Amino acid sequence: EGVLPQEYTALKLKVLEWAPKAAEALKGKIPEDASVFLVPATLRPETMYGQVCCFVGPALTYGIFKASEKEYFVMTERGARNMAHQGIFEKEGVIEKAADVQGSDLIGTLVNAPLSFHPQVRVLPMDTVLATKGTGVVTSVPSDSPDDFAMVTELAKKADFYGIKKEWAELEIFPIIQTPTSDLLAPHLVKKLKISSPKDTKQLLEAKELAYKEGFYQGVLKVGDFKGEKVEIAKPKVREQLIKAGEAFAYSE
Ligand code: A2H
Repeated sequence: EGVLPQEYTALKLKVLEWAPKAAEALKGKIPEDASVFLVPATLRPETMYGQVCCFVGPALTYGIFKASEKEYFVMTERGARNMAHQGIFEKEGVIEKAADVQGSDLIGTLVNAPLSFHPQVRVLPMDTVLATKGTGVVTSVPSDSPDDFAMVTELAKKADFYGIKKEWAELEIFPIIQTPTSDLLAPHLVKKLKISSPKDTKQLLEAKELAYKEGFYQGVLKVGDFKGEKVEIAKPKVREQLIKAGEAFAYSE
């Protein structure tokens, strides 16, 4: 881990309908009047208009942690331990876990994605989600993240293999950010670098670096309240807007 803290935005994706196995695992463990949220950590809050799904690691174990009487968060135990000391939970320093749930059992859960052109998206599997970073939950923006584009492409191609419905991985990918090269930078780079699957690790790393630099320093938002503004300028504004609306919070590690 680096020396400087990484400042993430943790987004609140409210669970609208549990996948059957998750519903079974959680039966009677969460108060009926409470809301549960998946809380992906992102470095690109200005891209949230383009969310098409939310990734979890199928082999990871997640906890459902009590943030307050009315709100519970789904994430890794490690993420919860960090959050407990950042004024995010109602009881500072206290971790209350209501239940455990396997990542694979969350697949298919329907969540609300704040700001997205697709207000309702599904939880889908991604094997490369790290347990050692963020919350272990990753919201997917294939327009601007090469990793996300490679994974949704793979999921749509092999829906049966992954045990999902094909249409869950086929939501339209809208242009969010204009750069000198493209307004769909991640798909453009994936094609250009001939990336054919999420296993093309080396090319994906290169694509990720290119996309991040060009998107951040030369990108202009095409959508939303800060349309026409440079990404550098708009990023903190979108973040503040999400936080003010109660749809996100600051998280660092
Ligand atoms: B980013 P850094 Cl549009 N495992 O959000 C794997 N990846 C994770 C993760 C985990 N446990 N937790 C967060 N991430 C992803 C948006 C995005 C991101 C875009 C473009 C690039 C990008 C939508 N996905 O990240 O190692 C999250 O994906 C490229 C760096 O802390 C998070 O931001 O620098 C980013 O990695 C954090 O990575």
